[in-house]
Amino acid sequence: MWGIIATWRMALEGVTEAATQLAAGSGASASIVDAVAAVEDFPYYKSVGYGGLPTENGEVELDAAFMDGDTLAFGAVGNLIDIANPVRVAQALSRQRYNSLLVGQGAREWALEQGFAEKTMLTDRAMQHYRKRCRETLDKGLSPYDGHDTVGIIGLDKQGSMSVATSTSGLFMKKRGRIGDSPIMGSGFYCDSETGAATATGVGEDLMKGCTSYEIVRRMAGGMTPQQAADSVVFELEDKLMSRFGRAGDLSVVCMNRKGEFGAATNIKTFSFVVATEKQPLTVFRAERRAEKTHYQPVDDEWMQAYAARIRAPIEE
Ligand code: SD4
Repeated sequence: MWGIIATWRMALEGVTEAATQLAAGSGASASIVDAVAAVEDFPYYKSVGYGGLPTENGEVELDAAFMDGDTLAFGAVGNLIDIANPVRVAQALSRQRYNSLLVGQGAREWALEQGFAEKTMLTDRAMQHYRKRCRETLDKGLSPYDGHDTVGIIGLDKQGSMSVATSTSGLFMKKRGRIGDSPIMGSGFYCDSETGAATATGVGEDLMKGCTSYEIVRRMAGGMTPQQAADSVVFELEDKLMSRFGRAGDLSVVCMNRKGEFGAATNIKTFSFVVATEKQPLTVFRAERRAEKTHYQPVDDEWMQAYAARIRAPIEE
């Protein structure tokens, strides 16, 4: 059995390629890291990699992670500035015995030492978004924290190995130095080839309060299906946050177990994800919450066209 599942429609192109590789017998780690790197490289995805939205200071600080479910080795970077593919730096760190999580200047120096390419990650388009948001925030009192989307991809290969990787520019207009859940093991991602893997997207500050990805994997290990684990973790966390913290941000997850069965859960109106397994042809699903359950269905052509138009639409400044 092989399988791959990813957060958001933006992963489709990378997942398409990775699914072909996995079906042909490639290893999970290389396949998913390439898929995440494809999302990082695409300039129109404004929440990941090149073209990602900047901090409130106007700098692009990127977070990424990789975890190998066979060895539990992980690597992660936070607030990485102007290095082409943060996910590849994270994967390289996972091969080190120490220094698994590096941030800021230290992460950048290490990446450069290892020969990773420098690249100016701030694009004109991202700057246009930034200027527009600065103005809107002043004019209309909008929350600067709307707007995000992390790519998280889980892979299962024919040898039974699993891995997971994430990459994000984090929340738009975040403070310099802010790190969300995406590079934090157990919250933004977790993977154990003996059980399965999970990855999260949404408001990192809230996802971290539930150690969300680890908790999903733990529940799968306890016998839950991936869908039961995903729904129960997301909705219990939301209820807990509402009653104890007074509010709950966006929480969305995908997961897969070692048999290639998958699950997705969300507390928002539309959360898209992409999945392909030996049994499930490559599909983009649109998930929505109904009561304490997540329902999903394949998106239609109209949805795909609207998406394509939206991501390329001119930004009215
Ligand atoms: C963060 N979880 O930095 C990320 C942002 C995100 O969908 O996933 N947005 O908090």
